[in-house]
Amino acid sequence: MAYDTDNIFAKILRGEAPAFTVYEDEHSLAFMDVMPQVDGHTLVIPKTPAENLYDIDPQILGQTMATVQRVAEAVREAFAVPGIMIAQLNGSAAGQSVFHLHFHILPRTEGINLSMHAREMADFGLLQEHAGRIRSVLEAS
Ligand code: DGP
Repeated sequence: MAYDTDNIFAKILRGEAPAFTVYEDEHSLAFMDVMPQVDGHTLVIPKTPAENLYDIDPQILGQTMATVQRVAEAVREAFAVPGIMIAQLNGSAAGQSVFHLHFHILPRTEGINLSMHAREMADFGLLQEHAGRIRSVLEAS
């Protein structure tokens, strides 16, 4: 399938749709998932148009993973959680719903289950507060 330039993450990258951004560099962008499965659920995307894991240049993938590592550490600290889960879905059969490659950063704590995937929109004030918490950790590092 050809990359759809009208997917929501492409629009966020072009500044045509809003996002609660926590980190940005030349190659990647990190922002809050608007339908979080847990508090602190953050997404990291490459700036390069790529639908999934198979489509991306390995070097750009490496740069994206460096951002995943950096932001995951900040999320861990910002939410004071013992565990972080990284998820990445390829194809609708795997549950992918936005067709621009992305990595989910999910804070995990024993006894706290994840909410359903991509189901319920979060309160924007809360997302803004969560994004600020993560940004503060990144700015201090
Ligand atoms: P996936 O199913 O792996 O393709 O995950 C897509 C995620 O993107 C899902 O957790 C919900 C989230 N999402 C959908 N639309 C938007 C949006 O407009 N903004 C943000 N920040 N996240 C979105």
